[in-house]
Amino acid sequence: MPPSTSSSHLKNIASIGDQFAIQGQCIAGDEIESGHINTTYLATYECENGHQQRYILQRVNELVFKDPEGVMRNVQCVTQHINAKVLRQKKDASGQTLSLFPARTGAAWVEGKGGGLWRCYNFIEGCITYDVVETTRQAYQAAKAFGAFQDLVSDLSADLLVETIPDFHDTPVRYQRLLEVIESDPVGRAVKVAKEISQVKKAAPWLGRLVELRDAGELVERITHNDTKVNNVMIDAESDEAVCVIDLDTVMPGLSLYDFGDMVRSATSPAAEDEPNTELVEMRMPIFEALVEGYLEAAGSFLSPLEVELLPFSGKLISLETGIRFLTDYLEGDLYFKTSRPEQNLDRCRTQLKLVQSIEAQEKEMLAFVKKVAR
Ligand code: ADP
Ligand code: GN1
Ligand code: MG
Repeated sequence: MPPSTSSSHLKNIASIGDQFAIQGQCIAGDEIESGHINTTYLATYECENGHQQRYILQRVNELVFKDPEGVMRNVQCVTQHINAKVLRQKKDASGQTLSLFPARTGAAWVEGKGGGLWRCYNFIEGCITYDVVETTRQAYQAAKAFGAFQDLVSDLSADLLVETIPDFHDTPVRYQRLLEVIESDPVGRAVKVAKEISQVKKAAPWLGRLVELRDAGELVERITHNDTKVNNVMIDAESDEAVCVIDLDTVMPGLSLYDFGDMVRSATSPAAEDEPNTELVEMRMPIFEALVEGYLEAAGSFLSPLEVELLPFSGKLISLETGIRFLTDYLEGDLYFKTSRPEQNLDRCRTQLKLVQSIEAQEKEMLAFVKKVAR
């Protein structure tokens, strides 16, 4: 039976949704499966006059976010900042932006019956999120939207935001954690991944490059999104135009290059992130070029020459880092990323490592393209 027709399921969704300051009666609730972290429902409410309105109800993952209230305060701060700016710039707020609906108590979130912290967002209508990018236009639009997002939050004071996950994009810290887990091997899986471990170890000489440049003061930290996976931007289903950046839980100080790198990681491969056949994974040059053009269009004015030069490298680095994270989670027994089948985290790790190889093989051409357009 589809979830929206089961009455006990609907009651559970309504028991959360009804605590928010929204009107009508909950008539449908379906889980959205695409994110790896939070629990997300699309809830439909109907008013007495028959008008239907859709909302996102989302439970913040407390295993991942140790300070969920801090996450909520960040999200409140970022959405308010963006909405106020969009309103000022456009004079009206007719475009869709992400907003939190307050609870009936006035708080920004509610607590679930069995614990857990839930929030309610407006549902961004008429849009699709792509797990795999199909066209250069989608890539261009997504990159432009993430660049514009960085611009929008560039004047937000870092003091207002908590670091929701410490060392989130500190690749050497991620690598150390992997080495520890290989050593302790809590669920006995290390023996199966000797090849993957050896590929990661070969990257040791360069995996600290961005944090070293940051520590040397050569790369500045800004407020960044930090989770610029392509399915975190809502794209208009008809025009393929990017409408709104979502998933704001990791907005905090970071390097612009983490954001661009994650776009390359998540958008350039034609294969699913968990594709078991790594032969299908490759870095598609036309998609990379569209990402560069879209990102530079929105962010080119504030990027330094060094940041621009490191755009291709950032794709390789974040692909490696994400491979390390999937491998660590696999070795820990799949505790962090949501999985729907055994070995999924291992398959995810393998696609990332294949992407690293594909980027490495094309890095020179990627850099030549960046230099050509950034001139
Ligand atoms: P996670 O942290 O688990 O990735 P997200 O906030 O990215 O959670 O939400 C998961 C998915 O739910 C998104 O990829 C998107 O498809 C959908 N989604 C989230 N928020 C909205 C929204 N406001 N409007 C429409 N769809 C949304
Ligand atoms: C997670 O939440 P989601 O699915 O958009 C993860 C990202 C990873 C990504 C890999 C908070 O993103 O860092 O790059 O999975 N988010 C968090 O697909 O860890
Ligand atoms: Mg997401």
